[in-house]
Amino acid sequence: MALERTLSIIKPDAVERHLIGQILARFEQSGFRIAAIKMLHLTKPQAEGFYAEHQGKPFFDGLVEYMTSAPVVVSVLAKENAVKDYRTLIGATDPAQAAEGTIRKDFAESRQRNSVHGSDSVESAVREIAYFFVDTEICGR
Ligand code: RTP
Ligand code: MG
Repeated sequence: MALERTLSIIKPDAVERHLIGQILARFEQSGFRIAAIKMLHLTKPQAEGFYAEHQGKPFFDGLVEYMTSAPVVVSVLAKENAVKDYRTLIGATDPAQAAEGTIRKDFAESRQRNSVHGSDSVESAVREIAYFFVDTEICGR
């Protein structure tokens, strides 16, 4: 399996409930190395650009409003098979559908306020990492 990077966001609902530390600990306990990390309060254009693939969907405006409602913690996580393994760690989009022991099962409030984001493919990860970080901000291999 190849060493990969994926893009994680700890979303506003989790930041507001002081869950940053617990969620970062889950990442590290699950074998991910934090290669880059920053906290920021997304602007409307930043959130719209990040979720451009969902433009026009019924949940898009609410998603942008939510993602700009409080700060987020964006990180680059490195591990073998990181993209798929991270999606397994966070669980299904809707916490009601998420498997036991996943981050969304344990922390998410709703299908929208679901605590974390993860890249859905290696191609998305490359694009999403470049959306938030320049190469010199990413540490290690
Ligand atoms: P993400 O991109 O944030 O990792 O989540 P995902 O792949 O599991 O889900 P996606 O379909 O890409 O949706 C992006 C985010 O939009 C919000 N959402 N709300 N109200 C709704 O029906 C609905 N559907 C999606 C969620 O915050 C979801 O993570
Ligand atoms: Mg997605």
